[in-house]
Amino acid sequence: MNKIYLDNNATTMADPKVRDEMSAFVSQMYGNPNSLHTFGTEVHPYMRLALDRLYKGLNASDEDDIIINSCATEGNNTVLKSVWLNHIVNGSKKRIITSQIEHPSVSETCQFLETMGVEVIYLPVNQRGIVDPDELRKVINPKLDALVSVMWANNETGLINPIRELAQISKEAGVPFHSDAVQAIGKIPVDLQSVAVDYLTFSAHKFHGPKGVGALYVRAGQKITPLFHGGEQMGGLRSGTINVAGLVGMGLAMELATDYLEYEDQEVRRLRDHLEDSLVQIPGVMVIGDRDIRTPNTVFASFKGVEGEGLLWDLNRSGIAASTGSACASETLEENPSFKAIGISSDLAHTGIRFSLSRFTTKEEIDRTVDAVKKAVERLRSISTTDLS
Ligand code: C6P
Repeated sequence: MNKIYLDNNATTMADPKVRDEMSAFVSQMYGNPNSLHTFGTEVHPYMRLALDRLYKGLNASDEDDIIINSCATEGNNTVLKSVWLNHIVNGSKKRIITSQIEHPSVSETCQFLETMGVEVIYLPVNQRGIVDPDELRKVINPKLDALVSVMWANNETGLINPIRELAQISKEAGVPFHSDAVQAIGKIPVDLQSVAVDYLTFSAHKFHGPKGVGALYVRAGQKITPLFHGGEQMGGLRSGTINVAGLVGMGLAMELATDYLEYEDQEVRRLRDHLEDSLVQIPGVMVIGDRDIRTPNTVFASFKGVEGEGLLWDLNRSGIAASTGSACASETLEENPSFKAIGISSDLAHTGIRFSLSRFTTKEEIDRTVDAVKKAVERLRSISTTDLS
């Protein structure tokens, strides 16, 4: 039985072309790019090509910086802690504005900064589950605010925030704007010439690149203080030997992700809608968030009277991988803060499954998944006492 992978918001399979492109940098061209001999210098053109592909994929200006790092968690920590050091510890600002639905790499960093005396404002979401620009307008204050940080798209629901508008409000107020774009890149267009984002963070493994490499985009004129010191790599902004194979892989993955955006918007969306339409035929099934404001690959469905985890294990036995939410919170029993913000009760959240597709997902896989879900739900309901009426 072929396994079916529908957990692409947790991580993706590296595209075989990416894997092939990387292999030479693991076994033949393995020099340290900072070395002066040929082993070191021969990798420079490939690193340049990879960086060019990142700039092109994001439509970033040559004046801007793209700092290669290990992942989005590192990037998010770097932005928040750097802004704190520059504008709060060594400046006159006092607050950071974020939202109630951020990934823990932002929300837990904000909680840490609160313990250091920073005031953090957590913007609520509206009835559609996204941040309402009016909520930002109401609170933003250039005298107090060091940063606004709002994720581009949510990892659990796929809901897309109005980033263009939020960034514009911040720009007009003179407050730097950061967006965690982990779940946006490769799914929807991310164009940094048309959206006034100052800092952008992402991980290659979410768009069919390798794990262990990511990047932090910094718009020209914005400052960054490094988290890591100890070397001249990345202009001293991120010390540590550069993951050359990872960078080369991320560059190609970005190029492919951009090339496939239309496919994602049409074909992946078509399969996701087919899955969703089939799931809602099952009595007691509800989908979180309107389709038109969700990433085309994601559906979070709740199954009344069924424990999400039970369903997950039944599906796993059928060779199907999905998730109950964010992979990094899969072991916590605490109430999910983003679901709470959207107004999803813990009962509903505990009966939910996130299915996240990719450009490698096929119609046959979706049909098999629908059959397996129907069987599993029937089985789990037959052993539960919940009234479905
Ligand atoms: N979300 C999920 O199952 P790293 O682990 O650093 O590559 O990415 C962290 C991260 C940051 N922001 C967002 C919006 C994310 O979705 C993630 C990773 C995975 O939803 C694993 S927790």
